[in-house]
Amino acid sequence: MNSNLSIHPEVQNARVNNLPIVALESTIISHGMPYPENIKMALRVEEIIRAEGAVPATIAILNGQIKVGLTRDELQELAQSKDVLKVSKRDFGYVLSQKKTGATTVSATMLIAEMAGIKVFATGGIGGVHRGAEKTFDISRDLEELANVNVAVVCAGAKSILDLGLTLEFLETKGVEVLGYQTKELPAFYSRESGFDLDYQMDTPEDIAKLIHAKWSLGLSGGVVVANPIPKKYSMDAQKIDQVILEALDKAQLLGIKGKETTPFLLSKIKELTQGDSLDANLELVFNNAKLAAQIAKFYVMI
Ligand code: PSU
Ligand code: MN
Repeated sequence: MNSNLSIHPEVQNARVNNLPIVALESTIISHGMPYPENIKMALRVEEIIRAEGAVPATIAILNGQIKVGLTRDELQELAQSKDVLKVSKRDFGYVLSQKKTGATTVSATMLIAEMAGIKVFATGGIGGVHRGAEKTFDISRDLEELANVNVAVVCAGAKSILDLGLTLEFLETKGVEVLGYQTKELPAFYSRESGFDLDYQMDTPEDIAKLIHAKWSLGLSGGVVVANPIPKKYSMDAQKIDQVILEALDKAQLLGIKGKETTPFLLSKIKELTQGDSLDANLELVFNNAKLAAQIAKFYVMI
């Protein structure tokens, strides 16, 4: 195991005893949601995973130390602190050597999960190909890690702040399976519908565990996207949210928001424009993903 990792005793115990573990990212805490909703979300997600009989491992970098599993105090610090860096693959060298505190994106969390031998990861939404990427080249690093790293990522699809069609094309080129959980349509994060069909629908966590096992047993590397739609009762009206997203994108362009600021800016703008409704939806879909990820992890350790 990589000696740069500091593994929480509960996670270490699970690793040694082959118990199911679910990795969790931390950018969603520091950059994806405001305080105090973010800390409530982080604690609740861990509870949901434990209630399913798995062990949560929230991943972050604290003062240059990579943590796999955070204490309550560490979660609190991350949720409240103002100067947390957003860490994707390219940021590791700086954050570790300068002993900074960084929250890990899907990209960085997948890399650390793999170092720690954790196979299943729950988040809200993955990054993807941004609208206008043919000019800006803004394609999330998350997609490259999905292409290369053997971790299954449970998400509610991708937000339509992205170009969902291009994101699916990119994933296909990179050989990443995108499975719909009990759906044949790619969910669009805040809503269940995107208009994009998926190749495969899987109806049980057991089938998903078998699929990822089959892929990796063959020696094929790379992730799997498990697209789990937001529960019906929390799903937002697709047209309404698309309208809001367009407005947020306009605002971002007007203000010249670029690079790693783009996703956090859009999330907070969308929250403002929906008077908080988008945040409620965001919370519910994360809880839903945590539960499914724990169920997949439980079957995976039994194969
Ligand atoms: N989507 C969300 N909330 C988030 C993110 C995505 O609904 O907080 C975060 C994740 O950590 C994801 C990152 O990995 O944004 C992608 O950022 P970028 O688009 O800059 O690659
Ligand atoms: Mn980007």
